[in-house]
This record gives sequence, structure tokens and C-alpha cells, in this order.
Amino acid sequence: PLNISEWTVLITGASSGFGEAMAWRFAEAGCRLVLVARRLDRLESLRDQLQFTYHVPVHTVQLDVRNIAEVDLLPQQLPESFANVDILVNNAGLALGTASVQDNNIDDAITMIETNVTSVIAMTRAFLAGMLERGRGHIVNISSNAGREAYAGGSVYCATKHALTAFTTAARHDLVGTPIRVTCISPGAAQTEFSLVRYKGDQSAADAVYRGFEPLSAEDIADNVLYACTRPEHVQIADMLVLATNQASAKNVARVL
Ligand code: NDP
Ligand code: 8X3
Repeated sequence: PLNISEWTVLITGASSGFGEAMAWRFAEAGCRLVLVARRLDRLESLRDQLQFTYHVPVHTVQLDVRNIAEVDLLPQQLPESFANVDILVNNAGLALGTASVQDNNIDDAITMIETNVTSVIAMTRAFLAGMLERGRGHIVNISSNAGREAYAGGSVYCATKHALTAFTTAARHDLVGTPIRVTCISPGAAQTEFSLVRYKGDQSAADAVYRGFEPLSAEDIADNVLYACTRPEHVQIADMLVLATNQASAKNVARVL
């Protein structure tokens, strides 16, 4: 496998769920970390735990990734020792609500589009310049099974993840003549804060999503990301669709437990 122990990894959405689990796995691998999210208190506490456990350099950035002007400035605002980002994990994202198309809330729709799509376009542009200059880099985008299929009550979320999947594929085409690798990871149902956010704090609605089967964990997806990033340099993991064992599609879940 590729030794990434000297690499700098930037993870968006590192304050919870997949992003937090990835931070642990990349820290275990010895990487230098830049952790991005809006909730700084969470990032700082994670930074302290990672540094205590693995003694790796960690830099936290409080940023709303929808703020494109700040995203554009981010590479030059990072401390020098964190500025050469080698692995960019575009993970920050969310679903809001399960409205049917005739009832879509436009504010929620815009938030999903800006967070799940526009910010990834901006982050990718902002950090690719340095990767291309240095001749090494890896972009990992966290899409979803909702980027491969669409379901009732998910019109906007599914549209954003389809857009992200297409953007990721097109990026791979654009970068085919370079050493930069581009990976799309498409997880199925995973128990994180995702459903709590989607149901706007309704814990029982969130819990019902995972009732009767064993969902994926954040650590499962972190493993997939680490796998992709540690393949030998000539291997590009293009796309991984990862489902829970009792799940065959977004809505075909066997609640057998
Ligand atoms: P969580 O809600 O646990 O984590 C989401 C992360 O995104 C948080 O760290 C949050 O941080 C961050 N985030 C959200 N909006 C912004 C923003 N505007 N600016 C900066 N950071 C932001 O959910 P998951 O870990 O499950 O989700 C991670 C990704 O995985 C998302 O893209 C999601 O769509 C995708 N996914 C999730 C699946 C699941 O079943 N859980 C399945 C498939 C894909 P903060 O609030 O502090 O800003
Ligand atoms: C999250 C998975 O199927 O609930 O991306 O939309 S799903």
C-alpha cells in the first residue's frame, strides 16, 4: 500500500459522523490533518483527543463551506505547515426533510444544493491548483446511494448527490493526464447525525430509519476512504457503493432484527 504518513489531509464535515471517523483513521495512519466544519468546539475537542492519542499535527478551521469567498481564500490562509493539502475529502453534506416535490421548501433546497454541490466545486478548484503544482493529490467525494437512485421524498437530496457523482466522474476525466486520483464513495444507510439533521432534531424519527437492521457505522465508511487513499499510486478507486447487509437500495431495507 501507499504510505500516506507524510501526507496532509483536509476533511470537511469533521465535527461528526463520517468526517470525525475519518479523522481518527487518518491520524492513526500518521497524517497531518486539517479539520473543517461550523462547530468549532467539536473540532477543537476532536483535535485534542487526536493529538493526545496519535501525536499528529491537527489544524481546525471553522468554516461554513457554503461561503465560497472563504473557501477560495482557504488554501492561502492555512498555516504554512498545513497548506500543502494532498488529500481533500469533500464530506460535509446534508439532507433536509422528506418533502414530496409539490411541497419542497426552497430554503432547504438551496441549503442542500450549496452544501452538497456548490461547495464541492469550489473546494476542489481551490485545492487542485496546489496538487497539480506538486504533482500529487487525491480528491475523495462522499456521495451516496442517493447519487445512484432516486426515491420518493428525496427529490432535492437525490438530485444533489446525482450532481456530485457526475461532477466527480467529470473531474476524473479532466484529470486523467495527471497524477491526481479522484474517488467517489457512495454509502448506504449509516447511523450518524445524518437523520437527526434530516428530521430537524426529531430523535424518534431519526431512530426509526435504522430500526430492525444493522446499519453501516461511520467507521465502516472511514475504512473505505482509507482503503482508497492507500492503494498504490497506479490504482485509482473510482467508485464504491457500500450498503448495509440487509439493504439492497435506499428504500429496500429488510428489518429482520
Ligand atoms: P453528520 O450529520 O453526522 O455529519 C455531517 C457533517 O457535515 C458535520 O460535520 C457538519 O458539521 C458538516 N456540515 C454540514 N453542513 C456544513 C456546512 N455548511 N459547512 C461546513 N460543514 C458542514 O452526517 P454524515 O457523517 O452521515 O454525513 C457526511 C456525508 O455523508 C454527507 O455528505 C452525507 O450526505 C453523506 N452520506 C450520509 C449517509 C448516511 O446514511 N449517514 C449515507 C450516504 C451519504 P457542522 O454542522 O459542525 O458544520
Ligand atoms: C443518505 C442515504 O438513502 O437515506 O445519503 O438518502 S439515503
